[in-house]
Amino acid sequence: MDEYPLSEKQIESYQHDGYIQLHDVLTAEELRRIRAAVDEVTEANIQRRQAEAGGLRDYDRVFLQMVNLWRVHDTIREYVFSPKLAGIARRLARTPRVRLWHDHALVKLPGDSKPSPWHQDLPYWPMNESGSLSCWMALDDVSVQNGCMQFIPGSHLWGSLPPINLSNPQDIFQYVPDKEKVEPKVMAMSAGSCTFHNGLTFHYASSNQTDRPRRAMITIYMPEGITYREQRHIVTDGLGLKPGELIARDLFPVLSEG
Ligand SMILES: O=C(O)CCC(=O)C(=O)O
Repeated sequence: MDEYPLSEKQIESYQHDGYIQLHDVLTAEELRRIRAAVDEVTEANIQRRQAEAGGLRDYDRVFLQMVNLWRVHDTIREYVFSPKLAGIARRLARTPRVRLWHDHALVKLPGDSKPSPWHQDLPYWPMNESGSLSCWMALDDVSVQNGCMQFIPGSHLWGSLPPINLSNPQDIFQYVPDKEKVEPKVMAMSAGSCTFHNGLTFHYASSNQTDRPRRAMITIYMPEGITYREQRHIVTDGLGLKPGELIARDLFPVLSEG
């Protein structure tokens, strides 16, 4: 299946709510391949952290984060360049072209697992414009027991708020005037299903209370016209981007055009 079917109603719902859940996006074979690749890099990462720092940091209890794996693993590169996923992002964002911002695997390890606190993504990203969106692919069946995502519908329309410290979080709802009315939507789903969310949408994931890792593979897409805002970020530090310059070099390839 090269083009995942997406109705105008679904696109409108994404635009209205700031997120969407899509079922059975990966085939069984695609899921098997990306799981094996993420397991491989996770194992190597844990070994490296043990050797370099003697164990995991507080942040790793929220999730073990491994960024831009497309540059180090062929199977992950194939996954990130998948026209099926990038085509969904392009149609949801109603943009002629999407580029890669970055990928990352987020693994919640079992034992002393912490929730991913309520936050928006855009405040961490060095971008002037909003509209970038993440595909959060479940590599395991996910529920509140092992850390599925939750979203606040419509929160992408509330502007960009100060970034939250993920390992020592502030309460993002302090910025929301009608916070009693806010109702999170819980995204339990089976492996191979995914959510897409706008970089401004409030989201959260519960801790992993099971005895197995919760594995997710995330690809972040930029719509046409995203420009650089000077701010430290692991992906852009040292690239010499000028404020206002389009984020459009080889590190940020076009993944879908139409
Ligand atoms: O997977 C998680 O625990 C959180 C994911 C997240 O914050 C994101 O994809 O932006």
